[in-house]
Amino acid sequence: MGNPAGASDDRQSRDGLLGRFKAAVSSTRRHLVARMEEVLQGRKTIDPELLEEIEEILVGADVGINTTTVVLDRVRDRVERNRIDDVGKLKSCIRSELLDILQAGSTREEDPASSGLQVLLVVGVNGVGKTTTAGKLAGLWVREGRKVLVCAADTFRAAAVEQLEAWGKRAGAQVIRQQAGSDPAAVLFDAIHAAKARQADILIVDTAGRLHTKNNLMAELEKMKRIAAREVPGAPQQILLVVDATTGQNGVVQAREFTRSTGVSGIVLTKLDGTAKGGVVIGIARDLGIPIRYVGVGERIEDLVPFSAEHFIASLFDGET
Ligand SMILES: Nc1nc2c(ncn2[C@@H]2O[C@H](COP(=O)(O)OP(=O)(O)OP(=O)(O)O)[C@@H](O)[C@H]2O)c(=O)[nH]1
Ligand SMILES: [Mg+2]
Repeated sequence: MGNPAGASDDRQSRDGLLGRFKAAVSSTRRHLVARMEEVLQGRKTIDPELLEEIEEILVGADVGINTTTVVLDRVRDRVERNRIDDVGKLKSCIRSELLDILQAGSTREEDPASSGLQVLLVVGVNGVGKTTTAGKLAGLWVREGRKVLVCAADTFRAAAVEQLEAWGKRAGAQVIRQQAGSDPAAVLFDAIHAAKARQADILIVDTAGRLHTKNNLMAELEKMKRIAAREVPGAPQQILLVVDATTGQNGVVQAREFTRSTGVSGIVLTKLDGTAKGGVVIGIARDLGIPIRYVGVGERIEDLVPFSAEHFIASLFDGET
């Protein structure tokens, strides 16, 4: 955005993103598409048994039972309506239904606008990758030329602040902190004032891990939201829920509960690399109707990529196994 990229740079970065998606979903691809190809191979007719086998494969790759049922219903319908009897066409039919579902459930919103202070809360249960994501996001936006501040609102876990400070250094963004045990809302208040004084564009707020069932922790989150709204009209403009892809369907359940108890504007799905449960992306998009904004594809600062339904499906279906 801040980078005046020419057409070839654009192409390069697109190829780069697609390549990184492909690498990240290679395990899921083996588990899902490669198995589907195995089942399709040597079959001459599309019969109910074949469709059942496909159904099992989708469920096995954590697409989720509800979403799989919808996909298969639509595929059956299309097979009947268009009198598809060529097994080869079945794969592209499944591919396009998966893409449809993903696009319908996960339309991309704009990134934070560049005028006025944007406050972004990073929330989720313990250990899903919130701090890492906060650091990666800071790196991403600093690279785009934005002025980014990071707020250490996880005052609960020992060493959380130091971990975030290490990320701040890597990203080139200052971290606003107080001592351990401080009220997270007070740290946020300070950070907002620092961000205003320094005319920052974005304030990324790393929060402590919490379960939606812990009322006191959810109340703490509400307090942070109130403070943000009082200090900056319209803030927090974004609440990103971080979900760990390796937890598969449990992650979907968690995300559903979390979105019920607090407003969530977008999902970051982490640890997509090295999990065969990447089908969870499709289930989340359909189940929650909240856009997947980014996916984590590794532990390095640059291992966060903007989510694209087309890239995801192309990586699954076109990548090498
Ligand atoms: N492979 C991989 N590892 C990741 C990714 N994102 C985070 N991690 C790792 O997940 C672990 C937990 O990450 P944190 O960022 O500390 O998670 P957190 O949600 O802040 O944890 P708490 O603050 O304790 O709730 C770390 O070892 C990270 O390196 C990712 O996209 N891919
Ligand atoms: Mg953390």
